[in-house]
Amino acid sequence: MSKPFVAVLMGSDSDLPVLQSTMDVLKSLDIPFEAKITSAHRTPDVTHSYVKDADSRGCAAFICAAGLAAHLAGTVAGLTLKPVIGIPLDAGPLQGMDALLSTVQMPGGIPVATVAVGKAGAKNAGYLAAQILALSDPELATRIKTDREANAASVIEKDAKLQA
Ligand code: RP5
Repeated sequence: MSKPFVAVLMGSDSDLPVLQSTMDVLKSLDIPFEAKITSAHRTPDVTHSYVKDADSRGCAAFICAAGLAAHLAGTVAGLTLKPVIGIPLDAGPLQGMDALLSTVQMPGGIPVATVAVGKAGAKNAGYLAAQILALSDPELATRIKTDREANAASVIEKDAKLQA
């Protein structure tokens, strides 16, 4: 069986700049991932076949980002039993509130772990996927711990500069 990987899906190439934060986190933690542009609305058949195929190839978690009527994460969640993390994006006049509600308000039995709108959410989606994979990968768990410690050290260092 191939190594578990994370699938990073986005509804449009216009989502790519925000999703870069997700991919940076996955890269920094040495987690294999695939990135794909596919839309619940514009390419429903491609979305369906990709999810089924990725599932069968060892995808351990799906990260799905979309803006406006953001149905990508919910659609994917309906097609797999793997964890699905949804990132709502600010892509229109409602500044992501539309995408937030579309992503988070799933019917019972089909969960989407929804993170914050935009860049912080994109980053956290990477960390959340990492933490899911780390449940069965102690070396990855150690890398996440080291990353947390570095994060804390950076805050302490910034405060020390402020106090100097
Ligand atoms: C969504 O519509 C995409 O995820 C994107 O956030 C938004 C706008 O897409 P484009 O019109 O920029 O392709 O499906």
